[in-house]
Parts: sequence; structure tokens; C-alpha cells
Amino acid sequence: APIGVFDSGVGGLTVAREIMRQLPDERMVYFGDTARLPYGTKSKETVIRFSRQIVRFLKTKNVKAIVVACNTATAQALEELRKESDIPVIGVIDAAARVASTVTRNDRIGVVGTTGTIESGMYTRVLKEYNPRVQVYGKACPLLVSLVEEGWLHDPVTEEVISRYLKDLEYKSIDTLILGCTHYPLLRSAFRKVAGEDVTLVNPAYEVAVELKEILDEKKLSCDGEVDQAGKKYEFFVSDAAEKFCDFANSILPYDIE
Ligand code: DGN
Repeated sequence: APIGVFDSGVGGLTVAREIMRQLPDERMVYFGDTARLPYGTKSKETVIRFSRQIVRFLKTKNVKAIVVACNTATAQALEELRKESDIPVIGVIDAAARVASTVTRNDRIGVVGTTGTIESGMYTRVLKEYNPRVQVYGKACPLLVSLVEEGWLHDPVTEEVISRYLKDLEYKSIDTLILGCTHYPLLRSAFRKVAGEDVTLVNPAYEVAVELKEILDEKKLSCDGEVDQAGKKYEFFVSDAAEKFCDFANSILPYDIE
């Protein structure tokens, strides 16, 4: 059976890409809610409602586990989705928080993400569960999603915007920064440049793929290597604007999708 992955739109492809890299034998069904994005500015109730509908859709594809690739949906809806589900539902926040709480040396961690993610306080809660001593400094960076979708990944304007957002975090002398939005791993080099070499950048997309592998192994759900001839290896569904989705997907995935 495939792994279900969903996001508010294209951003979750950074997570899909990591799953392709780290679990190359697994099949995957991806859903991007392009008709209703962004989730980052919507209320908790709305994000829960949308996420439930998507989970229902993914279950019609007989998925064996679901990855909530969207940081905002993880922050707002993961708890509800888990309560209602009989298969593993894995969010992007937990694994990243666990890693960040162990790599920090001075217990000062920054988190950047959408307004919804930062205001939910979920990163702070989970980080403190792993390490009660940490000080967590969150900063919402709403402009960055648009800049990524515009393709301005290596652009002085994007660097300037990041630099403005990180100003607040600078004097907190953080040594670890969580890139807590699906789009931000694509801005890794810009973040690196602005934050400096001494700050460890944590990528939730990478960490959730590591966690997914652990969970599949533990629950004996890993692919046994047999190829299912009936299904395509990777399937992508969107609620709107499939062409735009394809363009973005083809710019970041290791192969072209139809
Ligand atoms: N996928 C969203 C997230 O990771 O928070 C970002 C896109 C959005 O809905 N604003």
C-alpha cells in the first residue's frame, strides 16, 4: 500500500522529495489543496475541516500511513486527525523538534513558519517536552511562501526579506533554527547566508522522512520490495491549477510528473 502525503499546496513536495530519497521503494499518493491554500492564515477550525476531508480522500486510495507534510496543518489539526485514525498519522513538527532539542548547545532555538504555525505554539510545546530548558523564539515569515512560489530562491530581495525577519531573532543568540514551513527548505542557502555558519538549520522535511521510516519499520508496514504492477509508483492530486502544480513539481522533484 502507498503512503499518503498531503499539504495545502505545492510546499509539501519538499517532504515528498525526501520520502522519495530516503524510502525509494515506497509508493506515494500526494494531495495538494491548491484550491484552498494558504492554510497559514486560516483558523484552526477551518484547517481541521480541510485536513479531515483530505484524510478521507487519501483513505480511498488505501494508504497505510499518512504524512501531514504541511507545518500549519500539523500545528492545527494533527491531534484531531490522530484521534480519528486507525493508521499512523505523522506530522512534520515532532521529528524536527526532537532533533533541534538535541543539537542545540545553548538551549536557544528559533522557529520560523507561517502565522498559523507560530501562533499555535506547537513547536514551543513539543520542544519543551523534549528539553524543558530550551528557550524558543518564534517568528512568522508570511512573505516567504510567495517568494518561493515566484521562484526567487536565490535572490537579493529574498535575502533582504529573510534578514528583516531574522532581525528579531538575532539578539536572542539562537544557535539552532527550525525551518518550520514546507517552503523554507528551498531557501536553505539564503537562510544560511543570513543566519551565518554558526546556526544549525533543521529541516522538518528531512527529519519527518527519517521518522516515517522508523515508524514503518517498527509497525512492520515497510514495503517488502514487491512492485505493485497495478498502481503507479507516485500519484499526485490537486484541488485546482494542476498545470501550475506540475511546473513547480518539475522544478524540485528528481523527475517530471504528468
Ligand atoms: N504548507 C504550509 C506550511 O508548511 O505551513 C505553507 C503554505 C501555506 O499554506 N501558507
